Amino acid sequence: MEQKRFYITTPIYYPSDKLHIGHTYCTVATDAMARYKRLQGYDVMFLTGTDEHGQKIETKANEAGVTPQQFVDQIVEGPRGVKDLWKLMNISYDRFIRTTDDYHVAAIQKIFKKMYEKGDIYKGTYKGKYCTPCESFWTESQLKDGCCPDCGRPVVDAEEEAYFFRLSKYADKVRDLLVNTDFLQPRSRVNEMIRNFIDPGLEDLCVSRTSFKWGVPVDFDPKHVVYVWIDALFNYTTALGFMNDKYPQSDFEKFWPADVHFVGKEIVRFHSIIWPAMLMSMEMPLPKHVFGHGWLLLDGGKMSKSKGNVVDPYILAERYSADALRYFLLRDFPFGTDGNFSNELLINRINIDLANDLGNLVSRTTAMADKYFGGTLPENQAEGPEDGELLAMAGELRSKYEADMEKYAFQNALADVFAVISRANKYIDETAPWILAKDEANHPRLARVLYNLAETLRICTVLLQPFMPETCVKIFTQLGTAEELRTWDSAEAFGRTPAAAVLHKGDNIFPRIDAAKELAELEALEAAQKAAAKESAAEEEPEGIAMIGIEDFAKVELRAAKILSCEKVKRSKKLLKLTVNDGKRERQVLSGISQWYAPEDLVGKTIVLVSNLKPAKLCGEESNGMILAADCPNDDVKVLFLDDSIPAGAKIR
Ligand code: ME8
Repeated sequence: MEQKRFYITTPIYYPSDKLHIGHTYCTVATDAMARYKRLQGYDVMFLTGTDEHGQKIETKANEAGVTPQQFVDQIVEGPRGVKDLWKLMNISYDRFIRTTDDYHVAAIQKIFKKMYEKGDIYKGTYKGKYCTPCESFWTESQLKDGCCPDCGRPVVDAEEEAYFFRLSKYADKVRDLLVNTDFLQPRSRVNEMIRNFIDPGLEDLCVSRTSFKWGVPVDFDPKHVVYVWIDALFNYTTALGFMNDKYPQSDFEKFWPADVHFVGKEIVRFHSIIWPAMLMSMEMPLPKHVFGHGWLLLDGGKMSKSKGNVVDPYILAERYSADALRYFLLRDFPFGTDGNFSNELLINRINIDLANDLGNLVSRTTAMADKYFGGTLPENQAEGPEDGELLAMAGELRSKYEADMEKYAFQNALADVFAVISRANKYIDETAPWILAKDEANHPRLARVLYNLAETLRICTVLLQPFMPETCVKIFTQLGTAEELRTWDSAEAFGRTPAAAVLHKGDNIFPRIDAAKELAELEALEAAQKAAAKESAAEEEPEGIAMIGIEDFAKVELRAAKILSCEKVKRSKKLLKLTVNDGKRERQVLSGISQWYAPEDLVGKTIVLVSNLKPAKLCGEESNGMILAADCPNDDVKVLFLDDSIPAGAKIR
């Protein structure tokens, strides 16, 4: 019979910064699934990688004074970079794709052209909101309080020539896919997609840009670069040799369509609407499933580099082991929903489940075998009334676990295994081996008790391999488990280990952690990291500022102006609407300072006005100019007030 196949992917992550615990979470889940399928005998393809193009990376590289390629190389291949992190976390990926790889770039150009020739990509005009300092286009819905979501500054209406993908053409087919199949999981995400995107009507999608360079050039119109999602999504196929020679075409035939894409909930839209539509356009089979997992939150909010509140997986894995971190991530947080990360939860989980329940069971079992029988159990063994429940639980564990794993319910699969481990610990108390040991006549019973413990542990360890691969090897060594008894098949039923088992007492597999001391140390470490990050950001700043000539400065017209009236903008939390006298006339100016000033603080004051700024519309109100303010420490903002003796209209230079 031909071997069954399984193809699973993580998102390809942006190497715009070091990856954090959220990226690690998704990758560990994918790894556990890949290892589970390999354990079951599947021929598995596990793909991960990095999504290396785009404006953000171009900007960051500029700020760092290196080329975008150098910038991403450092984050992906450099010390403590993406690949190092996956090595530390024992991620067993089969392929790692970088979207800057030549074979991928060439394939994306062919794919783009094919959709263009089919008429599914066409040239049009992209209209959007443009943030000049960030050089970024935004849609109305992406704006925050009418301003750039990245920097908070005002945006202006702008247009550029762009290519569009006819997403609207596939709306009905995509709706059918979402509603009438189990393509997108968990099911709750389907309702979100239909309500938020399909019902309001799918608009064609902008798929090229001319405002930045760091991307795959459209080969038949090279002033355009392919804008992110075609480049990013097709990685799942180019990494199998689709439209390129890097890998044999047979890989594509063998593994496509993917069994499942694991993705975070914020990119479910791209994977469940845009991705199937693009594949339909290319007349390719669709992936079998997309699973949108939840976020790890910190203090109830999403981790983000810009907030400086990310958790460094390196620190945690190096301190407590990759296995402990892997176990914690998949045991504590249900995969489909959000969960709150904390160091305290991590340490408690390690102490309770790993040190107490699992660690103690291993050390008690092997220590007793050593003490009472010199490590080798006698074949003469006697059953007892306490055995029934433990054997039944261990015997049916694999099928329960399998049902959970097939639903990607890692938390439940682990809970099943640990329920059996707890039961085994209770079995020790019930059978009291130390009392049995006192009377030679009870030795056959004692041998059986230890055998049952060892065999229960073996079955649990087989099933823990996808989660804690290194620890499982250590446990198997202590239990003396032969290779053929570490397999999926061998966990199907109780009693596969020969009666005369040979156990070896070893080191504690998970030493207990002093929680109070560790929490204090972790806090100090994280504070030091944050401070270092702040310092290096401050040091880098001057490099990021481009020098200008006096002629550039002369283009900016600064004038003194008097504030005549001021009120809040109704639809905005940030904006104030000011009427100012610029010396010649009255004009309306909007300013995002409502958090720091009440309207009455401003009336009558003399301020600096950028008077030749193009008019812009913010939250439905026109703004003709900008007033100057200073960013001060502790997120404070102070408007530059001038001496009132300076007349309105005076030129500032
Ligand atoms: O979106 N909790 O890349 P990205 C849980 N390049 N998971 C998290 C997380 C958190 N706090 N933060 C990140 C991109 N993730 C695109 C993807 S795919 C063709 C292109 C995980 O670097 C989660 O899986 O922003 C999320 O979807 C992914 O990292 C986003 O990584």
